[in-house]
Amino acid sequence: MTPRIHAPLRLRCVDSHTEGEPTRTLVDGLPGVSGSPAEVRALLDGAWWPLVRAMMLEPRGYAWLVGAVVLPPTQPGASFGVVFFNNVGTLGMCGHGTIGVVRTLSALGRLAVGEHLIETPVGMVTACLHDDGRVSVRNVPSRVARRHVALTVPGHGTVHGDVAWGGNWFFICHDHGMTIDIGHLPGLMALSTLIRGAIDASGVCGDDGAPIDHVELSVDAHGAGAPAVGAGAHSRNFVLCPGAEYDRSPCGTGTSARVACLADEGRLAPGDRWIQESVLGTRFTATYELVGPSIVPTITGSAHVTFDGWLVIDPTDPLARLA
Ligand code: PYC
Repeated sequence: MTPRIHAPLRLRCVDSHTEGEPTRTLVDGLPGVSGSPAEVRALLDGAWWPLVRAMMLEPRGYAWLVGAVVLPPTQPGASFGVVFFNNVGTLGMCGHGTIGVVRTLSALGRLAVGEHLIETPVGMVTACLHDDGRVSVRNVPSRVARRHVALTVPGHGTVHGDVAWGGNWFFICHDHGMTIDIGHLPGLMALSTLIRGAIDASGVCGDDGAPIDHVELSVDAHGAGAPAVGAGAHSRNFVLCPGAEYDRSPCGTGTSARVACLADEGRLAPGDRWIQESVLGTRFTATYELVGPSIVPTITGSAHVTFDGWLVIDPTDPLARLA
């Protein structure tokens, strides 16, 4: 059942953007919500979802906003825990969001320059806040589950994609035939949405039947459509997130999934840099290390605070839709 709120709820929140993609951070958590990130994730997808929706969607937010709730640590050595969510539910991990949360906590004087261990629902990540404000996120181990999966997309034809994990599941497609540029947004949205539907209809999934909730259209420098990739970058992507919104950043978990594919293909060596552009032309720099057989990507990018204040959720507001 949705927790009962009898008086206006005031929630301290700081908004930021990471390479163009917004993050709304609830810096003091949610009253009455505690536990490990996996436990809190289940609460937010369950009884607390109406409240999360009220924080994130109109009239207090907008559909492409990603939220983060900061939690006290539950593991030795961790600085804090975090759960991310968007307009339709929680996320396993979020690369741009982690960069946004770290930059936010540093702007509030709550996090020092250096390394911090962070708990997420899908495992521990490490964030390094650099002197110049950039943040490097050493993500969860990333992997390729299936290669070159053929998908019949109604009205378009057959495309192929790699199914890979980078903290969320991705279908990474190269033979989409699109120019990846913000000027082609309607076409990118339309095709990625059709691919998303075809994934669901075909039953293609991640490991253990996990749903693939992100579609990544990718073009590499020197590949077909290469003029869309900016000088010095290796690749440009367009990422459709669950909830039918696209990522304005190059997508940290999507870049991690791509790095796992590149490592698997022998195209990127441990420690080599991969510069990933978003559909806006903003960039993350990625590298990876091998820990035993595991590919562990690190994504570096920048975030900036855009708002600092209090969200108010009045239980008598019919548009809060808490009931
Ligand atoms: O940066 O990992 C990411 C991400 C996932 C969804 C939106 N951004």
